[in-house]
Amino acid sequence: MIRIVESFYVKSAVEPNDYPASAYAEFAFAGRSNVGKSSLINILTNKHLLAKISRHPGKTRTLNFFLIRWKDDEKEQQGFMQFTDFPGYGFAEIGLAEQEKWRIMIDKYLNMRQQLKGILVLVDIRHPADPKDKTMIEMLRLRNIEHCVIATKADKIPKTKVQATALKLAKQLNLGDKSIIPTSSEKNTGIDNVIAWIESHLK
Ligand SMILES: Nc1nc2c(ncn2[C@@H]2O[C@H](COP(=O)(O)OP(=O)(O)OP(=O)(O)O)[C@@H](O)[C@H]2O)c(=O)[nH]1
Ligand SMILES: [Mg+2]
Repeated sequence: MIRIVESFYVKSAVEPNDYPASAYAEFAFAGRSNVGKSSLINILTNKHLLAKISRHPGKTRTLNFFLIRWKDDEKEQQGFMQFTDFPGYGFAEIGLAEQEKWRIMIDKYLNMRQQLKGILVLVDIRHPADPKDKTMIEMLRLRNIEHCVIATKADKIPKTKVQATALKLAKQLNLGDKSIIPTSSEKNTGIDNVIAWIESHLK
């Protein structure tokens, strides 16, 4: 399996002209505001301040790009990839005009970003499937964009309920035979499964 050895914040951008020019395989993290996107990026990269964990949900309004160096010790391979942290959606205090800006920014990104290999859609394991998440996943399906769903904050429910809750969520989100990966950025669980999904979509 690959492991992440180094990571750097590259830049923030809204318009395609401002995206980093590099052509490395890219993965984006999407989900409602406060679901734990930045925390997951921090855990994946072992850098606790790489993607700032916001105390003010809904503050990030740009796409944030990170450069990641990975290594596969067994295969003696190494390379680069990029992560993109999307601004969260569904934050109650954002007005309609702001929501429309978000929609246009994401639409452009999905249309223009040629090296995009997949989207990781994060949902909170404590809540029933959210209409905004359903819309996001449906849109990715319609556009044939590879995606996986991650249920965050698994430490917030009893361990014995994690698998059943993930299954229930997968059903509510119409994921078919795809499964949800439960994670906890607090307890560092499920992270290897996320890396494995990324690795399987890297090429
Ligand atoms: N208990 C627990 N808390 C978590 C976990 N992941 C994130 N959090 C907390 O949830 C809050 C939001 O986390 P962020 O990573 O900033 O969420 P985000 O999705 O990046 O939010 P936006 O950038 O506003 O869209 C923070 O207080 C985190 O500490 C987790 O796995 N377990
Ligand atoms: Mg964030």
